[in-house]
Amino acid sequence: MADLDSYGAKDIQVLEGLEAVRKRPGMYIGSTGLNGLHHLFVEVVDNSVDEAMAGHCDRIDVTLLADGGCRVSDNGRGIPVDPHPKYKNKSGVEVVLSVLHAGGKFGGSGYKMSGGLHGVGVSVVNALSQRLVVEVDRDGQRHRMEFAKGGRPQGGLEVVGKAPRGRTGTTVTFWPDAEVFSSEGTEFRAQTLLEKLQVYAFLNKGLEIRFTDERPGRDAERKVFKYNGGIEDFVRHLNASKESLFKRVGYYSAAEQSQEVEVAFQWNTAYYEAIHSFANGIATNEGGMHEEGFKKALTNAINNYAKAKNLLKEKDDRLLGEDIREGLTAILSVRLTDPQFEGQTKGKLGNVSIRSLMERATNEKLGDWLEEHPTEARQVVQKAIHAARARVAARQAREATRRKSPLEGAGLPGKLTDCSSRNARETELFIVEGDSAGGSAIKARNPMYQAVLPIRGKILNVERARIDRMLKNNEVEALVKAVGAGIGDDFDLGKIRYHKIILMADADVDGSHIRTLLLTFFFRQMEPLVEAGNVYIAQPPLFSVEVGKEKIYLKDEVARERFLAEHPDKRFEFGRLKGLGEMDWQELGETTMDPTRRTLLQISVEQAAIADEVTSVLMGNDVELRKNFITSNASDVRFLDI
Ligand code: 0RA
Repeated sequence: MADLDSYGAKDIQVLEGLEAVRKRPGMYIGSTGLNGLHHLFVEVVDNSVDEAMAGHCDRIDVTLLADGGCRVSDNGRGIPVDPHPKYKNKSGVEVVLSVLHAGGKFGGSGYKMSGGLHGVGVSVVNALSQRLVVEVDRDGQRHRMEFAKGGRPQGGLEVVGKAPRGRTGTTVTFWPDAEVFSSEGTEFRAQTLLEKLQVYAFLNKGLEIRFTDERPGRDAERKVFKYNGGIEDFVRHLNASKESLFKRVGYYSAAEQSQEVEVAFQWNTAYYEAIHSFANGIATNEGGMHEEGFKKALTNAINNYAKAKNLLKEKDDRLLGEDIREGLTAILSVRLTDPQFEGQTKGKLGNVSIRSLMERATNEKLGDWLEEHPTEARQVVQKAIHAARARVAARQAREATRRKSPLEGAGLPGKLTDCSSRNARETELFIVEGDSAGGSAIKARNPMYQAVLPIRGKILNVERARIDRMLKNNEVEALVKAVGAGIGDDFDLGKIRYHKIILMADADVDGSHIRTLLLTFFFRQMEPLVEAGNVYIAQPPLFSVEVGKEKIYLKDEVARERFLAEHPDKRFEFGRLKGLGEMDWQELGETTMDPTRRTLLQISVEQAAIADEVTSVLMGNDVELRKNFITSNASDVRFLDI
């Protein structure tokens, strides 16, 4: 502990620093909910990853301890243990752990973060922990220092033994403070941590990251991420669940002064682009200068190649960026000394200099790649030409639907049984699978404000289908007309004819399939509708049981358990309701449509979009995870075949 004589102004500043973090944690970690909690983890791992980036560390071990602690251990140089030049009575370890933003002040790693929530420093973690222990192996010795709640040092840095033969490295173990994270608790979500660790491993070629969950009742199996192919492996992983256009994954990199760019890419046969960009290992979800430079040069390089090889004639229009990027999976990873994170969520890279480097690198090196891989290059150009044709066809198809003006009711589909109210705020559209269930729904509805549209068969898989083909599909056409607000870029939320769009399908496999397809359709083609919370899933009951003369419906397993607790004798008398068709129309009305009795599940776009992104980024072809996602979000249908 600092003795009183040397206890001076600097120590007071240190205390005030950590105090400030505790007063306003949100300023430092964004929130005190689960995101903030996981930010603590990111902050600690970032320091170890920095050591790896600087070339001093090739292994990181993460352990969730049985008692709720989180341990991050690396084999880097170890935090300096000598007295710090500026805080003379404190060791480097103590300074790093208790002075805000002290991480890089030793002139260590050249890639220090700045701005936003990134790189606020491990001292913030200390301030928001109930307890923290740091151990440093350095100079042949093992050092240890402990902090109590809020980052208060418990004694100084002590030598506690020898470092295992020649080992260097840092281990930080922290126990998040339950008082700070009181709203959502201090329990880490293993899946969230694994996803982040996997991305770190992809972005740092050769770095081995291990994860063990020692908490009781969890999956104790150790997970190891290590990718010798770096971002090339990342692209392979993302495309693993898709059909790639060719086997090879392209790669190039370039560096100048204190910045470098790295790109891996491959096309698949699907229609969406998936460009994921990172700056200093941090996801830039809002894009920025690196993406701009890449896109511009990509469009340029492909057009030049296509013209030079006469794949595109002089008279032909240039291929647009969107045509070229259709089906493209790419990872852009850049490193620079002073990254500027801008935008709403600090997810946009603002450094102009990186745009120029990325643009030059892409023009030159992607150009070379195309020359060196003529077979692949030709496939890319052909795909882009197809996409361009489809784009023109889609525009014509959209214009055709617009001319028909579905607005006024004149263009309403024949299968729609509309309601009488014209006040969209109070009306509901039930989209019902199958004609027989449709018939029951029509009988059971309140004709004032409930409309019914039966949908037959399987609508097109919109992930694969193009908009022009999609609009020719009868079911899709009926759906678009009934909703009455257009589609794709032309969709106008202000024109919707019903404020609640309710999907009603069976609880079986086919029902779940059609629900998934419909949700994907809304998510891809009427996103504002989902965003505004206008899409719902009806929840027909899963079980029925007779008590005396009365039939009781139980909506799910929980309700059944609850019922059984009160009626243990009924254990073997349950009917499992498989189909909407198994209920007569009165039952359907009472259990599933009547607003005073039914349960609706509102679909949120956050959930769907984040999950969609996360799924495509991280899950690759992990079928189990994918299935879980489908059941919980139902907005990704890639594994379903039509
Ligand atoms: C400051 C300076 C040096 C390394 C570190 C900090 C460092 C911090 C952490 C946190 C977790 N693991 C870490 N590893 C290293 C450079 C030390 C030197 O120059 O020897």
